[in-house]
Order: sequence, then C-alpha cells, then structure tokens
Amino acid sequence: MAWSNLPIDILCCISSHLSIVDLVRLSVVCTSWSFTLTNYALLGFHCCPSPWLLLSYDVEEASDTLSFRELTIEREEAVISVNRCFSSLGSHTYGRRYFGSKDGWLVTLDKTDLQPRLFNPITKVEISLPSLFTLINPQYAPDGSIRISCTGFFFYIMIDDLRDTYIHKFIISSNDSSGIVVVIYGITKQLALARLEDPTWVLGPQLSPYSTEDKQQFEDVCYHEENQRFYAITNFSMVLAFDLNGQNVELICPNMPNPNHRTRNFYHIYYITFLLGTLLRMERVIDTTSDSYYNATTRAIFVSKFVPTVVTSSSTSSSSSSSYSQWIPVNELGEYSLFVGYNQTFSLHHKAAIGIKPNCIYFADHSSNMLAGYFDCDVGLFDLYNDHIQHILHPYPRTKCLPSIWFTPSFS
Ligand SMILES: *[C@@H]1O[C@H](CO)[C@@H](O)[C@H](O)[C@H]1NC(C)=O
Ligand SMILES: *[C@@H]1O[C@H](CO)[C@@H](O)[C@H](O)[C@H]1NC(C)=O
Ligand SMILES: *[C@@H]1O[C@H](CO)[C@@H](O)[C@H](O)[C@H]1NC(C)=O
Ligand SMILES: CC(=O)N[C@H]1CO[C@H](CO)[C@@H](O)[C@@H]1O
Repeated sequence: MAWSNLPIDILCCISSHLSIVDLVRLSVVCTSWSFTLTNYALLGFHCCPSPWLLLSYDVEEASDTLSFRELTIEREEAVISVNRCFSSLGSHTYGRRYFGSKDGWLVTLDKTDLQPRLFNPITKVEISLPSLFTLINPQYAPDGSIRISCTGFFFYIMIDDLRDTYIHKFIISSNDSSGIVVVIYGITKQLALARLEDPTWVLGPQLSPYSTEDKQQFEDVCYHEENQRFYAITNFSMVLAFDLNGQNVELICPNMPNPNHRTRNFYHIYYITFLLGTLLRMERVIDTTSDSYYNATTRAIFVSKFVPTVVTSSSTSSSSSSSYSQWIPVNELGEYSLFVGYNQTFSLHHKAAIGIKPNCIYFADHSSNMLAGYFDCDVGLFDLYNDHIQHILHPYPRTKCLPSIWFTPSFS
C-alpha cells in the first residue's frame, strides 16, 4: 500500500503519539494526509498535549508576533527549549495582553476598550467577549484617570493601568455558544460572568452571605465539566460553587484561614482544580524577604484535597452532632502534574504529555503587589516527591512587563 493511502484509523493512532508541531509537519507530507488532517477536528484526532511557556521577555505589546518556548527534561531538570513562533498575527495580538485559558485558547485584552477576546494562535480563530467597561462603570476625571467606587471608597487609576492592575484572571467553561467566561477583577477581586455571545458582563456570586470577613477576596476559579459548575476559592480558603448563570450558589467549604497566610516575609496564593474528580487546593508559599517588587520567589507548594462534610454525632446525645469539612494534605498526584499561574489551572498526565515530569506543580509568574505591570519573575516547578523546587528562569529585574503564562497548543 502507498503511504498516502494509509487508513484514517492508523493516521489517527499515529497522531496520538505526536506533538502538535509534528502533527503539522505530518500534514504537509502529501495531499492525502493534508486533506485528512485538515478535517482533523471532525475525525477526532488528538495529538500529545505539550505545555508551552509564553515568556514575558518574549512578549512585546506592540508586536504582531507571538512566541512560545517548549519544555523538556534534561538530566532530570526541566528546561525551556525550542522557540515556537507565530508571526503576522496583526490585530489578533497587536497592543494586547495575554491571559492563559484552556484548550489552546489565550484570552487577549487591549487597554482602550477592555474587550477580551479568545484567540487560538494555531487556528487563528477569535471570539469576542463583551467589554469589561460594562462591568466597571468608570467615571472619567479631567487628568485622564478614572474614578472607581469600591465598598464605599473611591480609587483613582490611570486608564492605561486599568487592564494590568484591575483584571486578574479569566476562566472559561467551553468555547461553544453556551460557553461561559468568569473573570476575577477589581481591587477587591470579585467575580463576574459573561456568555460568549452576551452583550454585557453580570456580577457573580458575592461573599457577604457566607462570610463577614470584609478583607476576603477571590483568588482562583475552576470549572467542573461533569456537574457544570464553577468552584471559586478565596484567600480565606472558603470555596463557593455556582452554576453557569452564576446562580444556585453553594457553600462548599467555610472560611478556614491559614494564620500565616500573609506575614511580613511570606504570603500565600491559593489555586483550585479538580484532578480525577477530587477537588484540590494548592497553596503557593511566596518569599518576599528580598524586599523587592520583582524578586518574590516561590518556596513551596502544599497540595490538599477536599473531604466534604463529615457528620459526627456524639454517642452520649444524639442531638449534638457537628459537621465539618477538611483539607487533607496530599503528596502524590499519581502520574499527573499541575500547572498554575495567570492561567486557568490545568493538569497533564506525564505519559500522555511531552516533556514534563510527573507529580510536580509547574508555576509561572504572579504579582505580589498592585503596581501596574509589575510581576515577579518566578517560573519553575515544585516536585511533590522530594519537596524540591527548581526554578526554570532566574529572577531578573524588570521594569513594566507582562507575566509569563502557560499555554497548551490545540486545534480545538
Ligand atoms: C486577603 O486579602 C486581603 C486583601 O489583599 C488582605 O487584606 C487579607 O489580609 C487577606 N487575608 C488573608 C487571610 O490573607
Ligand atoms: C533579585 O535577586 C537576584 C538574585 O536572586 C539579585 O541578583 C538581584 O539583585 C535582585 N534584584 C533586586 C531588585 O532585588
Ligand atoms: C470549540 O471547541 C471544539 C472542540 O472542543 C471545536 O470542535 C470547535 O471548533 C471550537 N469552536 C471554535 C469556534 O473554535
Ligand atoms: C496560557 C495557558 O497557559 N493556558 C493554559 C491554562 O490552562 C488550560 C487548562 O485549563 C490549558 O489548556 C491552557 O493551555
């Protein structure tokens, strides 16, 4: 049989062992393979997922080029390797900041109309979301700043800084017309939701019915496909679940603040995700002793799994029963690794994915302050087997720049 006549099932099977880059190479071998692979999405071809890093020092806002670094392992250490570059992207990227999302999508955001878009750099498909100005409702001051009211106070922000200080993270459920995007935004890190084709954002669940801590704020959100709900965690470790309309809010875990959450020398960031049906919380401990705005460094990441309400009733009196939920430490992610940062948190299986170590948490940049455009250069991995931290990039002082983020290329 001629190579060009290989049955589709065999091509499909081969593709599942290839990286996306090799799959693209395969598609240009001959017209018949090209035809098959162009219709790839319909046939359900899947290549190996490979995490890429969009490095902040490769990002230039006034540029129509996007370049990603691949990850590999050399002598047991994770390193960044080949550069994958996409050029001539024009208005898809020009003047826009990137946020990670999922399944090959980036969220891009410009400064002037604050209108986020989902963009897939591989397929160049782009989907617009409503402008975040529909949410913020700013008042313009004569000096070019804007006034935003927040819990009875007013803040003044230069309009140019709004995007980089005020918008923290986007989490998407799916890319079809029923897809919902949640944004974490504002000084007090609140939630809002939009359907991909909606004209406006609507406010998400509020903390007030569940907690009286006014200093509480949302830190991360994840989406659970099976029960079609979002789960949001606050910096007091409280978890709320809500449906695709932001309704039917359920308190999953009450406040359980870590007393050391924010000390002079350390602060903690929570991330949340589901792995094999279990709700996991990652607590990233960041050392700020170097006392510099862009040198805060990750020292450890603790993973816990959520054990829902256990009802205990005392044997002496049946009326005295108490219920409690718990976070139980976990030091085994099986063959998986997790990726956290300015991104939707995600997990990859090390045998299914290319170039990653198992049982690790890969982390990327974060911000330890609210200064516009200052991010701590802090990219590396934490190995849960031996609590070893490896930094992939060395901290370097930077002036205004955008954070590095994880990305998994995909055709979907
Ligand atoms: C949560 O964040 C707020 C605002 O940054 C801060 O004032 C508060 O101390 C944090 N709470 C905890 C438990 O870290
Ligand atoms: C950041 O840390 C590096 C080494 O860890 C050091 O060389 C550099 O001077 C520090 N920069 C600042 C601004 O503190
Ligand atoms: C959304 O994702 C699905 C697969 O998850 C894909 O088939 C579809 O083409 C995507 N839609 C767009 C507009 O990219
Ligand atoms: C930019 C980026 O890192 N995006 C990743 C964030 O998380 C999703 C999974 O939810 C990955 O698929 C993305 O590639």
